[in-house]
Amino acid sequence: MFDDILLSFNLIAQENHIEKFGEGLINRTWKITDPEKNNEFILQQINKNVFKNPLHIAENINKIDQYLSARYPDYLFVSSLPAANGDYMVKHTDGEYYRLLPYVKRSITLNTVQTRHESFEAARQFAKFTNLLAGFDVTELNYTLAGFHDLSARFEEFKRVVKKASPERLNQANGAIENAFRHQDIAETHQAIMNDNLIPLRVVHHDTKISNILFDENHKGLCVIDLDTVMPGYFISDVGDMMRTYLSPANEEEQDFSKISIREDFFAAIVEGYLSEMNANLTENERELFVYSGKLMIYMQAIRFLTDYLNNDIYYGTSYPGHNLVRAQNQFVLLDQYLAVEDKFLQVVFNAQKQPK
Ligand code: GN1
Ligand code: MG
Repeated sequence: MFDDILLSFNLIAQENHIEKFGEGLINRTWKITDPEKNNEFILQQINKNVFKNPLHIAENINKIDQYLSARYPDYLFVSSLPAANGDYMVKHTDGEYYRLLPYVKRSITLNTVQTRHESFEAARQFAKFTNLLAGFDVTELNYTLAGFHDLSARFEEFKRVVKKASPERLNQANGAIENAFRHQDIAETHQAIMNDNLIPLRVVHHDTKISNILFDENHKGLCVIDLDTVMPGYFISDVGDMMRTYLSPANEEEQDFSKISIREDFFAAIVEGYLSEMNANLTENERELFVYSGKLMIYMQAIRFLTDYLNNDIYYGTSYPGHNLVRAQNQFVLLDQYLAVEDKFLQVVFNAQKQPK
């Protein structure tokens, strides 16, 4: 299958080594290496069950690329390479969409956050991206996923799915469902923020897990990657997903929940890293939502995994029965631990604001 796909990007399959790459849950990714020419690329097949219009992704990335390269030529922005026909996203005869990206030499990705420094660096890169695009007209971007981080819509969907799920799954998920209702106030707060238009629409990444940053060998952040969900959104999505994925040494895949914990000093590193780029640009309301953002994203992810479990696992890839339920339970444990230190975190944000820039 690779012969034709690679050929559409002017690459000869026989001359390249092709290996599966990365741990994303949505798209399929391969690394393509030509040992003779010392060329390295990333090939991706877009999950079109998730992204109904893959061309919207390419349009967004191209617009942003043009904006950034005209103003910040030294900024590393990894955008797709044109195919032989000039397109940045190719529809193949198998009906699937593919794109080719340059592989950034000597870059590495991390699957877990081990140091404060890594948290700081990642937060800085995501903030830098949004900050450089502060003058870009966000309404020019497509919504590549409708309602992606709309917690109220996610909560409604969850309730709909509870009504039609199988008795077995409802029974298995009983405790998690109770947790989802117990923390319903998080969804209500989100709705209030949206109703009152409290925070500005920005260009936001929407998937700020650590594996979406390229680092150099010293774990200095190089750039953001995985740009499919770059679209109009809110600061709370990006900061919140960092809280969700950097604070605990064990990630959402961990089945031994005793390994989940909150590293309080990593919270400060995220705040400092983010403010190191976005301080001048953030509004007062946004600053006040730093701590809330973590609750929002942990809760939303718990509900998303739980909804998918009750829906018979149609969205996230799973590798064992009950995988999505375990992920949801994991996220509820994380949420409870986060809530337990909420007051301390409010103090951290308050102190960070007092520091001179
Ligand atoms: C998905 O593809 P990946 O693993 O980077 C998901 C994110 C979730 C994440 C949970 C388009 O991201 O929203 O937070 O899984 N992306 C989409 O691991 O749904
Ligand atoms: Mg990814």
